[in-house]
Amino acid sequence: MNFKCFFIVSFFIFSCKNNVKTTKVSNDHNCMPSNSYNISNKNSTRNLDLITSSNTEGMVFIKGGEFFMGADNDQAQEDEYPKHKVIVNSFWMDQTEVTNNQFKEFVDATGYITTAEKAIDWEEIKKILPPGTPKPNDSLLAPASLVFFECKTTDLFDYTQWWKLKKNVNWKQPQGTGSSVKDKENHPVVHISWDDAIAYCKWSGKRLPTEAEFEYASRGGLENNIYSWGNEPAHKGNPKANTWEGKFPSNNNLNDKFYLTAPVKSFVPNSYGLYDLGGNVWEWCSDWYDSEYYQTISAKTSLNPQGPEKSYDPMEPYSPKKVMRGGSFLCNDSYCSGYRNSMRMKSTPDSSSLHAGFRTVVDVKP
Ligand SMILES: [Ca+2]
Ligand SMILES: [Ca+2]
Repeated sequence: MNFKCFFIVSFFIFSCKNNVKTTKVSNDHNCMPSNSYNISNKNSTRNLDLITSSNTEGMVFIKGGEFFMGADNDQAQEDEYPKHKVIVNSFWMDQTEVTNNQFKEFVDATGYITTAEKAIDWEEIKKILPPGTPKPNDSLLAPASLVFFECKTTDLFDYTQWWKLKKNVNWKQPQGTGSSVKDKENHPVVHISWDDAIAYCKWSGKRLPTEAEFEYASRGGLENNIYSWGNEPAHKGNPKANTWEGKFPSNNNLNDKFYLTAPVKSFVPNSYGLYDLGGNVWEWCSDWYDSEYYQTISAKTSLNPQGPEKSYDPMEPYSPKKVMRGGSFLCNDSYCSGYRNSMRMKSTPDSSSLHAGFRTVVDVKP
């Protein structure tokens, strides 16, 4: 394990082992490791004010309606059950993931510095460590983000084999020093934390989709289908999305032509005209993640669900997480099939990685 990850995880376990909720771990999927120290819900108050930007260029109008949210097939994880009835209002959604070009506009206009570009604040993390813990070497607190490294392994439970925290990795240099986004202006921006996505939303006058809005949009009006394109398996027929083809985490046969991110709009959109909802990069949603949330709202039809008040992930109960949706270029049926309509992923709001991005939505003016 990368030493910095080991450092972080070790201290988390040490500081939290006496406080862990003892619920059975029923939700054993996690291809989105967290590279954060977050232990408290820093913003559990939801802002339900309408976001009605007049700038809907590059967005698609999604007419609201009723749908069944949750598990479609036997690949579904426990947190996708029970399937339940949801109504969402109409909204506008970006046709594509936010691109490097779009994110650069925001950074140029505001001078915003992303989470991955900032050193870890020792004064903050020491609050969650045992009293007297010595300050580690500054090199362990340096700016960094999670990068994927292909490896041959049969142990798919230990993601530290293919995820490494690497210094000087951020949206401008996704693979670290010497890399850049030159000629990738139209690729989705990556190494974006939820906090970064929220900052972009505030600047653009838009917001992140709720988890329900994302799934409703992904289904594109098809009832109980597995994927945003229908029911044909991801790796049969023509490539339908940018995924990992072969046996993850090695031997990508590149049938879809892309090893990492693809330019947005490289694949056929779904029936709502939305691109890359399945695959390419995972996309942040506004909701906190709770593995048991669906159980709490399934008794009756849920109108515009905003997610739980608090996060709870039985895999890492000390670590509040936000929902991510849609899967990435690393997803494969042999691992997490993240490109399924109902698949749920989660990570802490200050985590960033090579396959994490976002898209925005706005409400329809009343
Ligand atoms: Ca691919
Ligand atoms: Ca996507």
